[in-house]
Amino acid sequence: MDTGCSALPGEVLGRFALYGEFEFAEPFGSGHINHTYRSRWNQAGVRVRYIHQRINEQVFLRPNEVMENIERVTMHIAEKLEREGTPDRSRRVLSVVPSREGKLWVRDDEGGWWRTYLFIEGTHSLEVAQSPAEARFLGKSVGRFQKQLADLAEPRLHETIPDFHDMEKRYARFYDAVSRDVCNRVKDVEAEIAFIRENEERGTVLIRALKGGAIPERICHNDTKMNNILIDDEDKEARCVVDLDTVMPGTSLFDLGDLIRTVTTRAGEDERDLSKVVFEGGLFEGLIHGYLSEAGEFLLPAEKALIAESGRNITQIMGLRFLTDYLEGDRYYQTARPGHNPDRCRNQIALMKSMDAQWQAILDLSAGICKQHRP
Ligand code: ADP
Ligand code: GN1
Ligand code: MG
Repeated sequence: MDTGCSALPGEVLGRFALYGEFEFAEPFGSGHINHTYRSRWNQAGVRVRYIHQRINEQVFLRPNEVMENIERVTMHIAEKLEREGTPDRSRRVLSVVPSREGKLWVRDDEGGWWRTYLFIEGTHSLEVAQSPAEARFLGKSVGRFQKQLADLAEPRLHETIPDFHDMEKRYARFYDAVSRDVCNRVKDVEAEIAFIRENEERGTVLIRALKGGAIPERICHNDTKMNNILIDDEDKEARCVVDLDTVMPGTSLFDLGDLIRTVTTRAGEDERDLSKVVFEGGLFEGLIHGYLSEAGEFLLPAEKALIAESGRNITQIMGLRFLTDYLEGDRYYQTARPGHNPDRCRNQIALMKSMDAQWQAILDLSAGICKQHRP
């Protein structure tokens, strides 16, 4: 089969349990990690679409464990939705399409790992939030996702990327990248390096709280940036949380923090006009209300007390990671232009500064919202 898409081998598609006539395939989405395609098929007169992804093996060293986690998590949520009699279930949770041999993946001739999902129709993802109402839906969907997984049975999920949000280890790698300076790029980003250094102590607040037992370990998504949440085209509610590669143990605050990072400013993550990178209290308020409408019933006071800090913390870890990747030679994130990673880093630093400028107001807002969502 010729897919018309050079990087998506027809031989791979032919080995998934897909039926009907293949029509076409195209690259899809704006994720930074996997290679994503969408295909369309004619199944006896009905047009059906699928998502196909080549898993990034530089990032996920054990793709079989990623898929085992995803299978457990999606089955758990799907069974729960079925028990509750929720309608439209296959638009509310990802559905893995197995291979013709019943496996969760297909290996291509070069050993690459591929998976297929049902394409969730009638949805879109956002790069920036437009209104507090949108922010509320986004927050609610992640709170619900965490709640759905709170009773996932043993064994513990695989850690698909060990120490993913461990700021102490991220700092160690950053200092190593600075001292080795393999691409001779330190000179381009001295101000950013200085800012990241100055903020080290505060940056470790979440991970120390988790490691020290002040906040509990929970199953979380770990990558809840806004474009990993699908919004219904009709009613604009968040329908489905996708990109489940990093669902593993962590703290609920990693997810809330990543939402705060991406939802509370109308500037995209790589906006170069830093005057637009402004934290907005109204978006924060909508987001936290939505999140706590689901998560309020299980979050402990110690977790609630760190809500504001979580947003700053995850913004910081992203600034640190973009900067480290630049110093290491842009090897981790997909980039679209030279200097893309430092632009992203400067953007995250600008967002932290905007948060700092409104810090007391953010603390007051989150304390006030928590009072309204007592379990
Ligand atoms: P990456 O890990 O590279 O970010 P994602 O799994 O997030 O890859 O997929 C990229 C984008 O494709 C997502 O941001 C989302 O907008 C879209 N997407 C992913 N899976 C589906 C799906 N099953 N149905 C519809 N859109 C999807
Ligand atoms: C990556 O996969 P994607 O594009 O949704 C990254 C996240 C970062 C995000 C920054 C596995 O997310 O940790 O927050 O980019 N995912 C991984 O945009 O590293
Ligand atoms: Mg993604």
